[in-house]
Amino acid sequence: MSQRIIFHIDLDAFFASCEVLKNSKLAGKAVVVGADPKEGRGRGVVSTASYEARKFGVHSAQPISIAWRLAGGRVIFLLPDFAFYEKMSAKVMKILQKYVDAFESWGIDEAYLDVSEKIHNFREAKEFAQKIKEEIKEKTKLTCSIGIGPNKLLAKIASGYKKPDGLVCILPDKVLEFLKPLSCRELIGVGPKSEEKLARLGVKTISDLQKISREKLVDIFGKFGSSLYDYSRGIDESEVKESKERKSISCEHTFEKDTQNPYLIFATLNKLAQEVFKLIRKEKYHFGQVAIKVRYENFETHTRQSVLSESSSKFYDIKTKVRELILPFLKKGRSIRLVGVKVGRLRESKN
Ligand code: TTP
Ligand code: MG
Repeated sequence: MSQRIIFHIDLDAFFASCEVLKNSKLAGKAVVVGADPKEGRGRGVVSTASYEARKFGVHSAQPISIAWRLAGGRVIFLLPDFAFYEKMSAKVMKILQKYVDAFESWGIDEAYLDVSEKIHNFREAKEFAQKIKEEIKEKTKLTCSIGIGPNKLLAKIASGYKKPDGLVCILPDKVLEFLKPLSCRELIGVGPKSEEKLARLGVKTISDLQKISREKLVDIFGKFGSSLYDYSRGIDESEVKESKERKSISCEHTFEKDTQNPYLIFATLNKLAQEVFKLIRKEKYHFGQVAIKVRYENFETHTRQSVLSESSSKFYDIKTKVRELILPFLKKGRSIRLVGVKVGRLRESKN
């Protein structure tokens, strides 16, 4: 196979940067987007923080109460405005799409591009990436970080290497050297649990991981172990898959107090269904799947989904499916901390 050139593009502090676009007075300020902190009593999480706010130790997925403790009074807390973020995401994706040999959007603020047909070497690739950054900046006023590498794994690592506003290229002959000092957490699929298992083997850096045999990794991680062995050497053959649309849209809500009250749970799910529906209608999507998420007070989390016999664009279908799906969870007499609604199998409607 000839040398591939892959880009990974990731917008910087995306939700927070969008808020700055809506209100220029926030530029350069410490901004946290997420649940209402309620002066430290809030129960949701941080969606993201501007780089100025990250200096206080605030980060994505952190309980908002902790963010308040770390930075209350010093940062501006804002509730998310998903419809606006979706709009900005679509603008960026449209810019990226026109450059494609293959384009794969990945979540709301990330995409992979395969530019191998168009670009012939890594020097040209860097110039091209710079051009893309400038066009995104000019058309949306957002900054992004771009990683360039011979595959998706390395492009993704490179885009995260010098955030924000970064542009990093990992050349094929520098791959092993580049990977060695990095934490295994940089590798796709390595979360806190895998990290812990690796730590038990005495493995922290990718250099440590390179010393473990494929057999041993398969023993511990199953099929993923074999991928890990390859990843530690910078090997990843996965293709950039064409995906012109978001695959799902979701919203969730953490209750102020854990609850068993079916009326409150239904009302909240209904509101979330309406929020999701607003986005669907705006983008003129049809959906083929409805799902819910339930988190109990002890953080045990379940998802349930239902595939529609025929794709739909009606609010009624989201609402009735959500009601059906939640019922078994209400019978258990356990308190619920969070609920979420997701619609998936999205496709654009023809008309
Ligand atoms: P990320 O790209 O992970 O984060 P980011 O764009 O805010 O910051 P970075 O500069 O490091 O890329 O996620 C994109 C958006 O997705 C983020 O702005 C908010 C949302 N998000 C959550 O709501 N919860 C999360 O736990 C994470 C990681 C992201
Ligand atoms: Mg981002």
